[in-house]
Amino acid sequence: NSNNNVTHVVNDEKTASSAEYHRLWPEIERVTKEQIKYAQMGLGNDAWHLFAEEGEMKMYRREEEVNGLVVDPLKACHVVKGVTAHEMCHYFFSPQYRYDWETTLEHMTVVENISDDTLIFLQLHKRIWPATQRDALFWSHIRQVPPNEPGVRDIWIVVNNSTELPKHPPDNKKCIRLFLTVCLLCQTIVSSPKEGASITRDNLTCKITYCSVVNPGGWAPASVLRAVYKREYPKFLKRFTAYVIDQCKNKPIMF
Ligand code: 16C
Repeated sequence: NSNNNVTHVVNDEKTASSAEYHRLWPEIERVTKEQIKYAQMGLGNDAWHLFAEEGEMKMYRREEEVNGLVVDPLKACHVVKGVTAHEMCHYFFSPQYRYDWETTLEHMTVVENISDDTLIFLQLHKRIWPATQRDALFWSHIRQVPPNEPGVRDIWIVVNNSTELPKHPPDNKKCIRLFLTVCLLCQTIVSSPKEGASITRDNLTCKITYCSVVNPGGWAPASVLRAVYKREYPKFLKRFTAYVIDQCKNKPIMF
């Protein structure tokens, strides 16, 4: 793709993202807006059930099945100190850190670089016994979102959504393609430093909302699947947030 990493200039103004010239752009725009709304409505009026809690971290799920396959939606909230929304989203989005925190991975490649803020990933995940191994092909998009409440300095989101590419069709024999829609939405809250002092990491709080729907794409035993995600989602959010805090601690703040 000759448009890779090109900053387009239209009417003498830099456009927000060069991804907007890509065939996937209408879908990326639509799904990202939907995910922002979905994450920001909190638990809404739906019947969410708390299944894991540790400190500030709370994880909720709804039991749902589609054609006999478990597709339980998950919503999680967390609050961490000392990092910004942009930092959280940067480490979640960028491929170079993925193996550091993602423990379900066997292999990951970026198969298309749409723009600085939009990539297509192909991931081979670890096998869950006794099910067939899974892979996932998805676009991933990072963006800043205008803050919508007082006290919130800024908001960033990463959205991951399954897609198709003729170059990378599902194998569906040794490996089944799963389908996912995931978002990580983060808000930065900055407390005022003492008079005359400048902002340090002690002034930062990051509020996190993580939403996920994974369709296993083919048969997998419901009880095994529910047992696996009950263990894996809390493990992921604890490990990932601890990783970002550790990566950022001696670096300048990235707003
Ligand atoms: O959002 C997360 N990670 C992102 C970057 O990798 C991205 C990927 C999401 C993939 C989610 C599905 C992965 C499940 C594959 C199998 C799990 C292997 C477990 C290994 C145990 C030895 O958005 C963080 C994702 C955190 C994943 C939690 C696990 C969720 C399991 C859901 C059930 C999957 C059905 C698999 C059918 C066999």
